Amino acid sequence: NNRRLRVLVDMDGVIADFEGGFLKKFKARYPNEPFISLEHRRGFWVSTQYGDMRSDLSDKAISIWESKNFFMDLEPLPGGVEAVKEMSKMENTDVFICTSPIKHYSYCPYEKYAWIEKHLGPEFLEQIILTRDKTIVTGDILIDDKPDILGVDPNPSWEHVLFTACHNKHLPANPSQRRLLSWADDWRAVLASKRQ
Ligand code: DGP
Repeated sequence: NNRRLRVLVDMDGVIADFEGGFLKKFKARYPNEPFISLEHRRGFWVSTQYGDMRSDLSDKAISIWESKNFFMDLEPLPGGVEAVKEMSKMENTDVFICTSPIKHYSYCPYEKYAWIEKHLGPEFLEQIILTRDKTIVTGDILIDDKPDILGVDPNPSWEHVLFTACHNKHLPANPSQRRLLSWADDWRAVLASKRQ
């Protein structure tokens, strides 16, 4: 039924606080190492910015999100869980959580499922898309904090709405890319604009 609206919602940086969770655990595990406050984060890849500060800090950063319970322990971002639940109850609306697991697969995929069950409810286990390539997923909207979402399909079906995060808030205004500043922003209007 093509009259239904399909919304793809990213997980880390959109409904789960990856950046906050990372910084907290990095400081706890490496209390004597320098760190990058959220205010000073630039660029999507945390390990790149840490590696630019000092080359060995890239592997130390990676060790944090490769650890057991990193993804499970992420706090929900303000309003995200409520917004996803609300949009999933809207008429003619299908919501999927579309998230790229890290390649160190020991914990991340399992913990993403467990996080969604805990915070969104077991019914959302039907709505999970784990993929490293979001361009092959069809949808009307993809709400994601990564500025450049690339993959094998050069022309994805969705409109990417950039969700503001500490690492992307300083990027120059891009008139061809809509933004949601937070879940307090008017996401309902963004959805409404995609319905005919
Ligand atoms: P997504 O938000 O769905 O595009 O997933 C991206 C994942 O990558 C998410 O779990 C955050 C994580 N991530 C952030 N910075 C880095 C990094 O520097 N290296 C790796 N491998 N993953 C990172």
